Amino acid sequence: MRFLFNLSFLLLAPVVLIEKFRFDNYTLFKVLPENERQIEILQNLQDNDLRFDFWSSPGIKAEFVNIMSKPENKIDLDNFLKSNGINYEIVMSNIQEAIDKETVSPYTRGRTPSMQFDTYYNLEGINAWINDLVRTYSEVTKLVGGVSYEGREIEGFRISHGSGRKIIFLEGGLHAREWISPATVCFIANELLTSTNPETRAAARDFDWYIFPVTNPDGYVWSHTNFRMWRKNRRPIGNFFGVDLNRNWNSNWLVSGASTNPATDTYAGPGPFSEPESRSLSTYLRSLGDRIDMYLSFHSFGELLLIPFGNSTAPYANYHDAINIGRRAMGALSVRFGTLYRTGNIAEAIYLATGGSIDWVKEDLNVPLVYCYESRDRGQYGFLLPPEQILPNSQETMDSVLELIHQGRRFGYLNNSGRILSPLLWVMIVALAKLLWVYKF
Ligand code: 0X9
Ligand code: ZN
Repeated sequence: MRFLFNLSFLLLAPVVLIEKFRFDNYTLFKVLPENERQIEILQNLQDNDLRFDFWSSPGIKAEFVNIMSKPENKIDLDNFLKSNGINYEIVMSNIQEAIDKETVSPYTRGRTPSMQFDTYYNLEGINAWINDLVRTYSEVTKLVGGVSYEGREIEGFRISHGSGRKIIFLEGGLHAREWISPATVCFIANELLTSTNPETRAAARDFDWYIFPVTNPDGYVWSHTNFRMWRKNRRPIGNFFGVDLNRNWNSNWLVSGASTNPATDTYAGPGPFSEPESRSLSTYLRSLGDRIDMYLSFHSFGELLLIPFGNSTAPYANYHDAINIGRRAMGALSVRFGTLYRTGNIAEAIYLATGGSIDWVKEDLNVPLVYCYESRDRGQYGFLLPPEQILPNSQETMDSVLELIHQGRRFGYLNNSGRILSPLLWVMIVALAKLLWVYKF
């Protein structure tokens, strides 16, 4: 009998485990610190009171900080902010409502890829779409960029119109809850494959595009099935779960803006590259050698374009070029809907944060142009960007990616894609033709 009871518990357990966490009456605060003292107070709160989920960190340059509170702690946060004279707005009083408004569509497999770009998809949907792309377009090849703790492949694909081209690498979904990131990356890929705009066609033809919409697959799945606000990967660490995959790369690991406490969202892991996702993806990136000309990492939110490094505001080798190219691209981004991104080095634009992917890509692989997008919005919905903003966000981002290429070329980057081999090839063909003519074969 006792045995049977234990067995029935086991049968019920999976049902209990996959029950989705609800955020009924959770509140989102948008806090507007006015001076360094207030920022310090908020930093202390973030470090010492784990009751609150900071959706963004109070950095020296942060214009606002979003904090999510459980219903039972709302009064405490209200009082804390008021007593410290810190201004804030309540932007959502029932976070579950915003979650319910996010549409997650089932993906319908078929002879032609059928992803819609005004809705979100889960990992299964995105990977099914990738398979449809591979079957439909001869220029698309499936790629595996690494593996996750739970044994999933980091699936991606290459769009290539010939050999010898330089690479533009798109990294999406390193942070699980930032759903707009995979959605935007998929949109960009779709444009490269289907658009008739000559500039887009040229961009698609001139580069090898390596595209990975979801680089943290376990976390992404968890954010869909169990806990919408999940950020890290899903490796168990003692009594806790997950390492922040944007603090785990071997570049100034644990130097700033990262935590040694596995209970926190910025836990950097027990060591640099301790996580299968960051370790395998970095090995994969290294295997591409010096072919990567531009690396774009997609996060949300805040409407920022960030460049390395996260520990220092000191300008590195091509810092000024990177900023200039970035600013112009953000000009192009603003044209369609008036969305104004700020461009800056991570440390100067937001907060100190080391161990991130773009710092490693810049420092270790020496990739000339490296950017991190922090997509829409500015803390109204944060990670819960409503479906009606998915397409506009993706379109304006695509506008800016084309401008990054255009301006990058004007500044002397991204110029030899697919063009190193062709002149050489022509010289060889002409030489061969002459030989054939001389010897009258
Ligand atoms: O803190 C982060 O990892 C990023 N912001 S987010 O809100 N999406 O979590 C900023 C990343 C900046 N890049 C690096 N630190 N390399
Ligand atoms: Zn992020």
